[in-house]
Amino acid sequence: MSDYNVYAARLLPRSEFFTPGHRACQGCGPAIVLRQVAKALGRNTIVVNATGCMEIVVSPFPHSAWEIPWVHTLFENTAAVASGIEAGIKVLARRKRHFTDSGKINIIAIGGDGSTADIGMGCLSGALERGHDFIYLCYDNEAYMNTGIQRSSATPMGASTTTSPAGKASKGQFSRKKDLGYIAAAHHIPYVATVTPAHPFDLIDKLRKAAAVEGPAFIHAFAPCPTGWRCGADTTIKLARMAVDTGVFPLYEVVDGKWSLTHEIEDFEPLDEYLFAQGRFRHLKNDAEFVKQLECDVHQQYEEIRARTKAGA
Ligand SMILES: Cc1ncc(C[n+]2csc(CCOP(=O)(O)OP(=O)(O)O)c2C)c(N)n1
Ligand code: SF4
Repeated sequence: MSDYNVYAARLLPRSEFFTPGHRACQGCGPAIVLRQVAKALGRNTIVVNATGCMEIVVSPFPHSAWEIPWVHTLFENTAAVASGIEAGIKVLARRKRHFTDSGKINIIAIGGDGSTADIGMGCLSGALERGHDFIYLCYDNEAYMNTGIQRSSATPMGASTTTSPAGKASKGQFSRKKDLGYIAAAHHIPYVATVTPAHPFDLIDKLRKAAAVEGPAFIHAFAPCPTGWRCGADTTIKLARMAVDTGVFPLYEVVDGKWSLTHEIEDFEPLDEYLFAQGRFRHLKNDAEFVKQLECDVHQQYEEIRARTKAGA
């Protein structure tokens, strides 16, 4: 973190637009992310929310935890709905109708990793390619949590889920985690960044930059899920911090194609401490060789990003 390494409550906006009383589990990482995102973006924001935990927990009719306009969408069309809202606002502004005095309206599309990396990917790619001025935020809890912890293409290798169960024949998830930041950056959009709820000032800083750019911005938010990760509700922030310090989830930014690490790691924390703080990896406790291989993969991925940063790519 470059500018926001001083933690002081008074630096945070006091207003809340994602309010208490929603039905997320205790310690829900995605809910903490959304609370911080709402603080960063403020009242002048329209939320477009795909199906998933964060849609379900806020929308038991007639209640909503959002204090700002909120639209529920399918997995498939979330980015398209956000694109349509952006286009509509442009037309109204051109005709000098509504909105014109309110300053910039932030449009944020929100989806889980299943929604983003799998089912909604085509639509997201189209919206990024067309250059709509909106933010897409993926809260990545590394599985389809809302329907019972099924693997997604963003589930990390070795994690046990209900559709990649660990057992005699399997070590859990068999493939490497799909790299959403790389995919978004490959669309040559103005802004891509990774965030976690354990780095709130970095998150707020990045969300504000994402809102300020003209054109699409993609934010990949790491979001521990105590229910699906089989960990304590009080470990969410600790795990998010460990994910960064082990190199599992590098914090970086890609501004107009230029990569930079926003929290550089010199000495990685050991991966096993991060893994074994979660029940979804407990079957790997007697498999030191596989854990070593996972750790090598994590470091290799980190060095790839460091190389891009140095090359000014
Ligand atoms: C096309 C489609 N397939 C399946 C479902 C059922 N469904 C509802 S929520 C959900 C899980 C969503 O997973 P993710 O996007 O990762 O969000 P999370 O539940 O983890 O918040 C699924 C599969 C659906 N609503 N639409
Ligand atoms: S299952 Fe996970 S993501 Fe869903 S509400 Fe509970 S803690 Fe949050």
